[in-house]
Amino acid sequence: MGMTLPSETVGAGMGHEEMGHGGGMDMQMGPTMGGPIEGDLFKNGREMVVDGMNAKRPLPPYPKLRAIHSTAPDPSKPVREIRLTLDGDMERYVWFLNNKALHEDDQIHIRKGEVVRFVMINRTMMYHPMHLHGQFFRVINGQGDRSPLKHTVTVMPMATTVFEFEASEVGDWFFHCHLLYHMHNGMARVVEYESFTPDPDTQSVRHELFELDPYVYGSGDFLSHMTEGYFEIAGIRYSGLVDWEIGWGNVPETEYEIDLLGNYFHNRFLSLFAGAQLSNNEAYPDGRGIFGFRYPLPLLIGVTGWVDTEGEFRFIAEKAYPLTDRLHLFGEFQYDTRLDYEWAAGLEYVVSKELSITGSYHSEFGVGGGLTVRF
Ligand SMILES: [Cu+2]
Repeated sequence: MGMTLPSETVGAGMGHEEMGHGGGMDMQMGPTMGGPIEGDLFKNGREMVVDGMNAKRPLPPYPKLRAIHSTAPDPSKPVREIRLTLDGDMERYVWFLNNKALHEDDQIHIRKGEVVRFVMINRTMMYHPMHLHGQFFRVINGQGDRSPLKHTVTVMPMATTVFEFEASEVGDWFFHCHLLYHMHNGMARVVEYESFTPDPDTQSVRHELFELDPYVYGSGDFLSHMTEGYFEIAGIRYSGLVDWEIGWGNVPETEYEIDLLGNYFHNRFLSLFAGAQLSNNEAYPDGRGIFGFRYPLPLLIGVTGWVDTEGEFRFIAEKAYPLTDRLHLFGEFQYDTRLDYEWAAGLEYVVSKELSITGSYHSEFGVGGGLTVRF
């Protein structure tokens, strides 16, 4: 059976004697459970160890928990299965269920009298303690009829956890990651019984769930031979960005490129952008409109590609590699159909959250050093 269970996940860290049945919830879930979950990145507990994901942090003892009485739901009740992927973007600090933040999609509808089953697929490297208000659920942990009742269950990195409950508590109930930073930035929903109408006071503040302040951030290198950086104002799906590269080392006249871009974040990996590039480069004397994408390759190699209004294109690959906690090596390679190749590499020593000392070599502007400022 392709379904991954909490018992398998935890079993990987605890030895086989703790794992219970290899197939997990074989006798519990009945025919409605279906086949493997599409897109589940986590196949079995063993892989988590192989991938170095078996964190030293102790895992919760879920397989050992056993209810005193049977918690099995009435088998005659209809089952509603709700599949939720848990995702996030650490850079912009937005957290998703099914690739949407609370502010984009706030409701999960259920009906009184059915068995509601949540299948939570964690695609992040983080632990998400998912908490449901209003009712206890039973965590499917390999204990069969004695699956334990809880109101919060931690979904481990790259693992899938299933819980279910008989829907009996009519109301609007908040369901959220209990890491409150994740909750506040999108990893939450309102579980809403279809027959329930909130009172007017609740209705009147309900829209506030949809608000999330834009996030402003940026970074700039101010070096003896050049400066480059960006400034960005980002919401959940869109951002506005200004970035620059201005160099004066090794060139007769200061050269600049300034991009004004609007970004659309499709998911945590892919973003698309459109905007304009202003420069005093003789290859593009009038500037150009640009349309492109960003996507990280494995090993966190950041790739940017664009086409412009002149029919030319540019490709950029960049990578930062931490040699120690504070000393980072970085490199960038760029190919532009009119400007040809350009590359840069350097070292950055992180002094504080906001400040680094940076030295770099740039193929146009030569060698220099200075400060990197972040906010
Ligand atoms: Cu979380």
